[in-house]
Amino acid sequence: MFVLSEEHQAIREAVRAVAEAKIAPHAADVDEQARYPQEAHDALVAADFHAPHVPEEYGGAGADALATVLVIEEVARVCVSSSLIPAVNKLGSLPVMLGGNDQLKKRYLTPLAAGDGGFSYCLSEPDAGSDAANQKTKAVRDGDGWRLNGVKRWISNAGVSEYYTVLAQADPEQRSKGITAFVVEKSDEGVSFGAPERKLGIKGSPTREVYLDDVWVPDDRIIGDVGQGFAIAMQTLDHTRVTIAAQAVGVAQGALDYALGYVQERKQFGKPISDFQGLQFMIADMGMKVEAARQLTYAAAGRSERGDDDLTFFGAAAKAFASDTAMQVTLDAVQLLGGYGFTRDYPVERMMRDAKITQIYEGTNQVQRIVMARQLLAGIQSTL
Ligand code: COS
Repeated sequence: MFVLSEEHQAIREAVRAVAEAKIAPHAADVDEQARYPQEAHDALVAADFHAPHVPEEYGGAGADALATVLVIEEVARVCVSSSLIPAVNKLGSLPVMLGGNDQLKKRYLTPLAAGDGGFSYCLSEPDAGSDAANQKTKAVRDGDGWRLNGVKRWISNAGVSEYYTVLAQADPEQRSKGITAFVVEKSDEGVSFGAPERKLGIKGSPTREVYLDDVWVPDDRIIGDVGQGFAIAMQTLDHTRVTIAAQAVGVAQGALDYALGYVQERKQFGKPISDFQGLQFMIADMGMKVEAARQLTYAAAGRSERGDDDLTFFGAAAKAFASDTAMQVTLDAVQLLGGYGFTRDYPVERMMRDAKITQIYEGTNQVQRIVMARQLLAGIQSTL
């Protein structure tokens, strides 16, 4: 009980081997140059870890939600920017998996699984951040399809991805019930991208605006039905908030591992600083919090896989708890390294900067608390 299966343990070991050999050596340079982690991309595609959640019937690895969490956690342990590759591919394509028909799934999941094109998720807009239903991007009927016009903001891997799930308002009077999800391709006429944002962290993952200028999308690229887009977008986030929790657990573990090695080597007052009880208490708290965050994240992954009624609560809880943990643990790792922790010669300051986004994206931790409170007040009980 409460242990990973042998298969899941084997996946963790396999991902860790790839991450340490092929991804970790480039993490500092990727951050320093704010460049796309091409080495990680190539290694993840070669090992079939770039979009592990895609079912086998579409040529994917068929990883369950927990296995996908393990992939993302282990990559984030060495490089959070690189962990956005499997995470964003799941976020972008999950609407198709949840709401698309067989034809749409085959058409878009197959190239994703083959490594022939990533998938981004276009929900946020300049005026639709936490208030995601306030979509200003318009979808207007035109022949056998729809004309899309609008601006999407904060889109991870924009410009790199070939495919985009785009939420747009098809019937403004209906508010959330008018929102519709479409698959847009990078090569569609009228699609363009803004300049890369200059960010505090996850500098290797390009974040850009996506401009939709009279983009025509045929009916067969609607995900689900007209008006179902908001529900599909929210269901998607229920599942993928668990993957953000996985990033958070991974980066926290990476910072803890580095700090553990450092405090046993660094000597002050004639002995390793790990001999001092004040630091031992810090280390103990870090380890305790990382493990609690991990357990909650894996419990949420189980709910994601089964589609349990309490997934909405668990996804929000895991994301909020694990990201707050990652922020605290990475800050403490910088503290344990003292002046060295404050320099770019050591990885913990990068980890601290990268951890911050996990408290913000896929819904701020304030929004997670709204989501959790609503679930509790609605009487949704834990399935355990
Ligand atoms: N699953 C299925 N349907 C859902 C849902 C979910 N998890 N959450 C909401 N819906 C449905 C609701 O049931 C409601 O439909 P009904 O009117 O038929 O009941 C509809 O969607 C509107 O929901 P609600 O009234 O709760 O919407 P709000 O405008 O109050 O927004 C929050 C709710 C704030 C929780 C939502 O906008 C949100 O999650 N915001 C953050 C968005 C985010 O994470 N952005 C990051 C972008 S990705 S990097």
